[in-house]
This record gives sequence, C-alpha cells and structure tokens, in this order.
Amino acid sequence: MKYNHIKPFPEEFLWGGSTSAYQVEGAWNVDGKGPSVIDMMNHPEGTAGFTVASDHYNRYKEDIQLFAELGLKAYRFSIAWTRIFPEGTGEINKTGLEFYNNIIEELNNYGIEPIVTMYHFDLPYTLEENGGWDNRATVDAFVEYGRTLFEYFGKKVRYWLTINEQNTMILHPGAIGVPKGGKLPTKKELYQQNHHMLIAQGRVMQLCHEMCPNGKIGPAINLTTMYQATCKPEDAIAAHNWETIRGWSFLDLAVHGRYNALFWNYLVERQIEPIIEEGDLAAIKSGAPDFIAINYYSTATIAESKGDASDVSPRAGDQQIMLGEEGVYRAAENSHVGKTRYGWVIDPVGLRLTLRKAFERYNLPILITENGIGAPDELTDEATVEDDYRIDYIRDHLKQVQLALTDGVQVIGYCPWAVIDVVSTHQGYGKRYGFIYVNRGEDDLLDLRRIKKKSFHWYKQVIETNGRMS
Ligand code: BGP
Repeated sequence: MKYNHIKPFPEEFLWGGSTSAYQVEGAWNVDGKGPSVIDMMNHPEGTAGFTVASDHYNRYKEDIQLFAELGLKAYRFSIAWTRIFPEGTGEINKTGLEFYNNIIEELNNYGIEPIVTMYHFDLPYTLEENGGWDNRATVDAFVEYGRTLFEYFGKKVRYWLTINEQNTMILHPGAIGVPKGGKLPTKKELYQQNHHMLIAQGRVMQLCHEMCPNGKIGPAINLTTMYQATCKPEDAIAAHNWETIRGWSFLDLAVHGRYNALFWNYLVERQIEPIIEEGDLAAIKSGAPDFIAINYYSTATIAESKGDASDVSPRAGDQQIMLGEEGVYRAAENSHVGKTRYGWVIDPVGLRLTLRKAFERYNLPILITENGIGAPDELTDEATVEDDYRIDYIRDHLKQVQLALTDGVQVIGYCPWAVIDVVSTHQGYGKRYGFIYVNRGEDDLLDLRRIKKKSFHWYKQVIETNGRMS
C-alpha cells in the first residue's frame, strides 16, 4: 500500500530499550539470590559470562543515567525471580526487593517508564528440581511471586510482561542452555509445561487487574511471519502450519483462552497434547491481556513437507533459525532478504506484516519488546564503536513500524534488544546488541567500562525528534 502521508509516531510513543536480568546483572549468587536454571545449565563453551554479565547489579545507577542521556522513555528489564524468592517460593528476600525498588525509583526519577518482565527464562532452580513446569505447584509459585511484585511495585510500574518467549522455551528448549545430564524434555512434557505456563500467566494477568487498577499486562512472544517458498498451494499450507504452531497458537490461548483448532489437532495426532483439568481453560481465559508484546528479529520461509525425516535440516538451529518438522514443514531459503553473520534473516518489511497480522487478529495495542542485530562489535583506537550496521538495521525496522502505524496498527512502543551489551545466550560477548558497549572480553573482565557506540548518538537523535530518521 502506498501512502501520500506517512503518520508520525504518536507523542506518547514509548521509545525504549531492553535487557533481561540474567543477561545483564551478574552478581548471580550475592545478597541472598538463589540459583536459577540459567546458573545451573551447561552453556556453549566460551560463554561463561553469566556470573558477572555486564555487572549491572553494581552499576545500575551509572547505566540508568546513560539511558536517561540516551533519552529513553521506557526501559524494559526483567526481575530475577530468584532474587525475590531464592527458592522460587517461601521466604521473601528483602534485599532482592530493595534492588528492584532502587532500579524502579531511579527510572522514575528520570521519567523513564519501567516495563517489567516477570520471568525471562530464569526459573528458580529449586522449582526445577521439584519438576519445574511439569509440576502444577510451579503455577502457584508463579502466582505468589506475581502477587509479591504487584504488592511492592504495583503503584510504581504500569507495564508488566508475564513470561518472555514462552514459545522459545517450548519449541527450542535447548536455546537457553542444556540441563546438566544433557537431557531435554520430550515434546509431550513440553506441551504439558506450556499448558501450566498458560494457566500461570492467565492467573497472574487476572491478579494484576485486581491489584493494580492502573497496571497493564500482556504476554511477550517471539512472533514472526512465515512466507511460502513458492506459490504452490502446498507450500502455503506448510507456511500456515508453522506460523500457527510457532506463534498464533500461543497468543490465541493468551488472548482468547482457547486452543487453536489446527494446533490442537496437531498435538492430538502426535499424542503430545496436554492433560487439561477442569477450570484450566477458564483460568487461562481469565487473563485478558491489555496489550501484546512481541519480540521480532526475522522472518522464515517455508516449503511443503515431504512427510519424512528429510523434512528436518541437519543444520544447527536456534530461536530464529527454523529447521523443519517432519510432516509439518521444511525450511526454505529466501533470496529477497539479507542475513546477519549468525544466519538470522534481516527482514524489516516482515515486521510491518507481522504487526498488521497480530493487530488484525487480536485488536490489541502492540509493544515491540525486542528487535536488534547481534554483531561482534569492535572497539576502535578512538574508543568508540562504528556500528553503522546497527543504525541501518534499526532505521529500516523503524521505518516499517511507521508504515504499520500508517496502516492503522496501534504500536505503542519500541524497545530494541538491547539498550546495553548483554551476554548473548549462544555467543557470549562475541555477539553484541547494545547502544552502549561494555568493555569486557569473554573471560577477561577488563574494566567493564561503558562506552557509547555510534548508534547511541543516532538513536538519541531519533528519540529527541520523535522518530525523525537520518
Ligand atoms: C531472544 C531472547 C533474548 C535475547 C535475544 C537474542 O530470543 O528473548 O533474551 O537473548 O533473543 O538472542 P541471542 O542472545 O541468542 O543472540
């Protein structure tokens, strides 16, 4: 669609930036924090960085000052469940509450809107040892944790995100590390876990509405569009299969409280459907999110399944690289899009399309909580990083956000991943995303100094002008 007039970004647009607790904070075992699954997982060699990460735990004041200088209107971060409840449930660790209270106060002092993710991959290890999300007791633990957060922070935080990328945890359980012993859950177990997470999410959203009349809460899903490899109708079916199973099925449950029919039949046919107890669907439905948060990095291109094992590519995949599934779809290439050096498709137009589809389907405001480019940024002799590729990436995506706004999609904010360098789950500090460089190597902590990248100055100017892009 061509327009004569492109709509400006709304005045109240939440220009933001993202991080998550385990990827930025460090201080993994201090001040009463308990271990999370992340702390106890096996991670790829050379990515030992989670213990200190970007040392935000000790440097949050300096960091937030830099976020204010950048002009952020919003900061999306996560609370480490294990700082609040070291064992996932039971006794509250006051020092953990104090830490996040300090962060929220600091943000509020600068007029930066806190956007809080309640759970970003880092399930308390004690809960994991007791069955993790297989165990319904984890649902109650999450609700208790939610109640505590709303009680302490409900008056100071308006935007809440329940669970980060539930679909990544279910579809790529190895993406956040592999449990010691190396055994990942079966699909049957994973879809039961998924069901329990949905109940937990529904109950917490309902609780948020009860306890925080001014609060807004929503799920945060890794969402994208699947293109069909050719105009062959069977390719279109395969693309629809995977787009539904990978993305819409999660949001249909979160928003409408029902299992998408195609998804449910896929589960039943493979005998991996969850056990649904009385009251479960009502609990899921009771959530009624106020908005949808989406993490968008790439699109994927999909071809017809051949119905045998050759559907699955032997390549290594991750949360963005689709590998195919027997009898469902095959991964295909798209010659019309670029790729990062890690093989993630770069497709700004795909963001516009994904936003349009999500808004059309749910008619809820959309907050973009992740989008960005990972790169092995290099510090120059002049102590800066010439990350023009990041400027290009963000600019191209923001232009598509503006077109989506012009299409009528209600996008309320943009929080690129990440506002400051954090540990990448797969590539440690060899792959960076931030506007602010953290001076550390993989093993050598150096001085952890903060250095503004070229993209910092560019993004600052975008925010200052409410979206004017050079
Ligand atoms: C998303 C996660 C983030 C972050 C990002 C980049 O899926 O929600 O936590 O890790 O991907 O991924 P990576 O660090 O693997 O490059």
